[in-house]
Amino acid sequence: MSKQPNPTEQSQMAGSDTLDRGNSNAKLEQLDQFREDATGEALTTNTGVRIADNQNSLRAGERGPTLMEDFIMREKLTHFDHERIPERVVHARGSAAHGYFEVTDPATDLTCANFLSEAGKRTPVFVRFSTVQGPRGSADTVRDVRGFAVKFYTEEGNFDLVGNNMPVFFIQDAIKFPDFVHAVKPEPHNEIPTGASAHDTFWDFVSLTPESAHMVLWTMSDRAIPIAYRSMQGFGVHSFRLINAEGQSKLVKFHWRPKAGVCSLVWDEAQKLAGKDPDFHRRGLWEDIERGLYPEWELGLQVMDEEDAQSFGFDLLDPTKLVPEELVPVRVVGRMVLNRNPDNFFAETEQAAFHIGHVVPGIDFSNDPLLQGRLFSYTDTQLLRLGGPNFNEIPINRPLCPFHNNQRDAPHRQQINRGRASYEPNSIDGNWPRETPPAPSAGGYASYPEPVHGTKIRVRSPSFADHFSQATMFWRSMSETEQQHIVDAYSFELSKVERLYIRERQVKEILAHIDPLLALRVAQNLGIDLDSTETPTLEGKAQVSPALSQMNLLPGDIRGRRVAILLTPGCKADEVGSLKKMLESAGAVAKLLAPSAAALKDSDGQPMQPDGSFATEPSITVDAVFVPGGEYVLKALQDDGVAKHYLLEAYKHLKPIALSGDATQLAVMLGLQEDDGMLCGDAFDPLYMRFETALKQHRIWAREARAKSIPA
Ligand code: HDE
Repeated sequence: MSKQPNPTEQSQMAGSDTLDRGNSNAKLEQLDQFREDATGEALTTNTGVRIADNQNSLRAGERGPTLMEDFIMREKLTHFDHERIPERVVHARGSAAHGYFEVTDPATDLTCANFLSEAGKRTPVFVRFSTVQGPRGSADTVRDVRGFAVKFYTEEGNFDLVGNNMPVFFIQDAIKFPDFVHAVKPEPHNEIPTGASAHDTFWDFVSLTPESAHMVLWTMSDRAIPIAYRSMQGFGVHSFRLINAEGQSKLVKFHWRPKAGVCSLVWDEAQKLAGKDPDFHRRGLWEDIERGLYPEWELGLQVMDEEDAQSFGFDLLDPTKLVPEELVPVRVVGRMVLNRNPDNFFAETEQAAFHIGHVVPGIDFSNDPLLQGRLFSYTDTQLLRLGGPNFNEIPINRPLCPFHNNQRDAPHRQQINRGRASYEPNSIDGNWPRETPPAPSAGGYASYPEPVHGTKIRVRSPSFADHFSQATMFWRSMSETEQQHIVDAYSFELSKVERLYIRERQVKEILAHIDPLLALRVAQNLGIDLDSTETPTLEGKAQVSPALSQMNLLPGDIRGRRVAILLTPGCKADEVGSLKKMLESAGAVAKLLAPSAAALKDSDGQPMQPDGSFATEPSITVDAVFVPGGEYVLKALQDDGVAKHYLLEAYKHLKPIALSGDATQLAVMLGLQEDDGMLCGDAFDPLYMRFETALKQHRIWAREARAKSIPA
């Protein structure tokens, strides 16, 4: 029998696993008072009565019926029956972490928001990443937009920046959101497909809704299959408003720029991961934080004058448009580091209530009609999900600063409000709590006094009418490789659409207006006849924004990259040791993998314990593969189908592969042609240098055409 940990060991394990995560901050300290640790404690009911028997219900005789009187069982089952709350109607699948935001360049010229006021000032944050379409238990790696929601616990109240990993959106007006979501969600008759947009109702809606063209193009790009949360950009999408101490206002777009660069999966990998590791992104975030490889982003601002709202050739209030960085550069004001995992998924991640209307003095809204609608929807959804208006009292949602008002009662009220007057004005309690004069003088929230007048109408502004120019710009800003992936994605998705007229409409009515060549390439894959006279020409639409291509957004280092080291009996101990050391000193993760989970003997005859096996950590979960030399490496791998598939698949997915010493013979055996990332060598040091260079590029795109013939 295996050895069970004794109570002291157990308590130490519990301590290291759940309690002492380090990296505390003011929010985490506030949460401490709600944390519960049962190690060493008696089992009790919810009213604190110690339980003597948790194995048997109370019954009348050994074989008799259970008694109603069994309050212990009744309480336990009742609580269990009520464990679930409604999942988020969109963005149900997600994962979150704690961390901090630190100002690097104070933005006092732009805003009186206190958390942006001083270099070095830190504000605790809680950040939740999500997919949009799938339910809570769906796979992480599906083709979808990713949510990027940040809650700043500032000294002036919570500020939630509820954004996505793409800078634009599908629709221009909030009234269309339920239509869009109904179209993309699994179809109502059979609830298929889960976590995918490759079905009739989605393409029906978007092919009839030209304003979606730009965003759909983003979702057909590699941005929709990120390799990790740490490798995603984030965007506030809408134009917001910043107000400074003088009361001056500017329009602003928020940007998160990942330190890890922007990298994606390849489509085949994304699909396979959905089965082999549906928690791939969640696991990556968790493990990186546990390892101390803290994900980090810069916060940037694009600042625009209100008078320029329409001078860029599009309307800054239109959420289907982005502001090219070449036109308005991004000013970096701070950085965000995620350095601590939650203790309890439900209490923290699931109960986190983000709301675009949670703003602080110095930050205000624009008239973007999508943003305006969101201001309603987020409170409404929390009322249902979290069961009433006291959701701000749930520990994860509580502000760090005190809050007082005359709102009272409702389900699950935590605060015990003292005093007799819960109205204002009052003379009984000295009229407390009182108003604060507006910011900047004293810190009360003041909306920007924008003059507003108009006729009550339901119309779309003509300045929102151009749906294609920016889609064209995005398409033309892509590298050839990225364009090919976009063509492949449209072809894949539309091939799954049953109704041929919907496929045709998307190609002829939408793609042809983005770029005739894009339409033609997709049309060819679908067997659609595209008469070149039908396709519009795109005079004057040649604008390009290099900042949009993720090929230009690589990090230049290998921090956080995962490298599989394939061990075989007799593998060179010194090589494995140096490799592990060099990778780890560069911030990469070295994973020792063996044919099985059992330890094997290295070249020194010493046991080497693997971190996993080829089967438990398949090639799709790593960024690169290294096979160290060793006397028996060929013998061990040549008859091992799993190992051979490992290398073939890594090669197909354009990953750097290094074969050292005797392992080099595997290249010929498997038909892996040498290139910038398919590396063979006898001397370890130069081989490692070339491997690291290849790893910085992440994928060997030049191999893509050749890799198509690999049967993996
Ligand atoms: Fe959301 N959105 N949304 N959304 N959204 C929700 O709120 C909604 C939009 C975004 O991790 C819901 O608490 C409407 C744009 C994120 O908890 C709901 C409209 C952007 C998250 C809701 C939009 C987003 C949500 C569902 C159109 C990017 C997850 C659960 C007017 C800028 C936050 C919830 C988290 C969640 C409504 C459009 C981002 C129903 C009505 C545009 C990241 O309130």
